[in-house]
Amino acid sequence: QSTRNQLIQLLAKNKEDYISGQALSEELNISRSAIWKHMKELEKDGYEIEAKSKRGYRIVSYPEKISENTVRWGLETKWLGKNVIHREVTSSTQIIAHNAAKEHKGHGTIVIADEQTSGRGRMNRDWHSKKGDGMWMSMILQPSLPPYLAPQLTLLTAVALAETIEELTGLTPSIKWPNDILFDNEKKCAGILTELQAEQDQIQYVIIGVGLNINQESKDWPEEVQQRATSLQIETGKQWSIKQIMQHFLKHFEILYDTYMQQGFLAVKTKWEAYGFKMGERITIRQLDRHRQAVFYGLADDGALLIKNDNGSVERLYSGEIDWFHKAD
Ligand code: BTX
Repeated sequence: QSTRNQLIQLLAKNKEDYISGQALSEELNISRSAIWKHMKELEKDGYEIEAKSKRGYRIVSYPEKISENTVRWGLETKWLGKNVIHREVTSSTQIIAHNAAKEHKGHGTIVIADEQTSGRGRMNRDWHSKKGDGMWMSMILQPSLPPYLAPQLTLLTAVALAETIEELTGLTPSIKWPNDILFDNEKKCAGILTELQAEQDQIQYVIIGVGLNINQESKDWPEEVQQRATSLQIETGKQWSIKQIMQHFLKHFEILYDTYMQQGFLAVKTKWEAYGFKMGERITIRQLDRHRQAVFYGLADDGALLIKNDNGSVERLYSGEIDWFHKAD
């Protein structure tokens, strides 16, 4: 770990209090003038540092910029995001997270990037993730669950995202089964990609990738994406702090995850249904190349899509998509 990081962590631990140049110099084993030079460098990076004679140094505020340290500062979680891997540019945070998990970087580690050059969606689709425009994050989790329950974690993640958006922006997001976050205009502002490493009856680790569009304008996307994508900036007319949204999301996720692990899926199901897109309405479902219509009842106890067919039969669906453009009559 660099001296610089250690210095930030010592200052962060002290938060409200000053820490003397002498104490820092002893702890880090460098001279007091070297400490002073580091402080000047931190200020250049946007840290606001207060130096008081006889008392020492204190960080007053962190830069808006995303980094391992700035994300951890002010993060109100117990275990999630305590270990942060940050890249300015990377192909996909999913790849970094898989490698980290294989190297036993454990439960709760998060990987974030300012920009992804080949961000991926489900089924090898692209996910546009330009620099500074959104939250591009992968979380490493090691739940002791059988693999068939992993889709419930995806539903849980969608709820945490919806709660975060609602809390911070006052917008009312919906969740389109299983996991797209969209608004009344049916445009999507977030996507979730869950990837699993499992043995027969036990998850080894799961990587949950979350992409949330924050500060994009419509023209930032190619045409085919423009038609179906939106961002918090487009919806609210203002720019948002990615760091703040990230921290709130991690908190919502952790609370929900802990509840789920203790109490099971029911708590998630109820919350998910409160955000459910077209709940109780007729929907068109696409399965491979087949379209069918039915009434969307809600979620089954295991997270499957519960529909009522025209002949009155109730059915659980585990795959398929609620169609976007073929609206129900
Ligand atoms: P998805 O397959 O549901 O959505 C992908 C589709 O959405 C694309 O085919 C395209 O039409 C559209 N699309 C592409 N980019 C965007 C965008 N920025 N906003 C809205 N629509 C878009 C959803 O897949 C899963 C996305 C997960 C992304 C995260 S980011 C962090 C992590 N790293 C990574 O590579 N993927 C995940």
